[in-house]
Amino acid sequence: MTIPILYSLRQCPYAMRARLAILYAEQTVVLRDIDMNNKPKEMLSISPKGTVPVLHFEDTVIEESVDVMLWALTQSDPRNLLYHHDLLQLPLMLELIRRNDTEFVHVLQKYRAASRYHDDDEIEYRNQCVEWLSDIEERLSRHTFIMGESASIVDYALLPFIRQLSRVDKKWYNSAPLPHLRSWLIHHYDDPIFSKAMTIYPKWNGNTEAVIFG
Ligand SMILES: N[C@@H](CCC(=O)N[C@@H](CS)C(=O)NCC(=O)O)C(=O)O
Repeated sequence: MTIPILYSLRQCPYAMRARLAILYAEQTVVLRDIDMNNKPKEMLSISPKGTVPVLHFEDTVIEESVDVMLWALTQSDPRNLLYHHDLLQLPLMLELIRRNDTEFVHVLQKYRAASRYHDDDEIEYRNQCVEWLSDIEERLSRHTFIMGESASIVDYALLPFIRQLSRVDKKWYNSAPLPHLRSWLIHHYDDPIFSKAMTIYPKWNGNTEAVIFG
């Protein structure tokens, strides 16, 4: 079988969660880290919407990060990130990820933009981020990971966005009313898989040597 190709971008939170799931699922892909200002025609020809991640198989294309995660984890899930022991959890987990990708990402983007442009609304958007995260903070006060005592797909789907929040204003973040979230993030940073997901590769330009990732 030909190895699927993952079009990716190192700092993109959606691509990051896809890479994390691929690593936790012990899958192998050919990784193409792209230049967003010069998207490769090979990617646009199979996925005209032009977002990353895109996973390209011989006969199919996966264009949404959550679908890449689900593809990987349905191939193999040695850490039980889909909570196979409790099938009722999967719809709840996907709903939480959906809410993250709509509600939380929406306010996070506003907060990041307000901070970048020193907008007066910065604190208001930051407060909205904290408000949204209060449910996650409360969950993490009860157990080590977002869904329970073991990690799940939700932890890795949300992690790249929480990381973004933590980097907007590090001083504020370090004393924000989110102590359990902070410990959770540090715990993930300490995982060698996270460092592996963040490895820097040369940008793919059609001639670069294939990067086997996984
Ligand atoms: N819903 C998509 C969103 C992916 C997305 O928006 N990725 C950003 C990069 S972080 C992107 O490719 N944006 C297109 C662009 O910047 O031209 C997914 O979950 O995969």
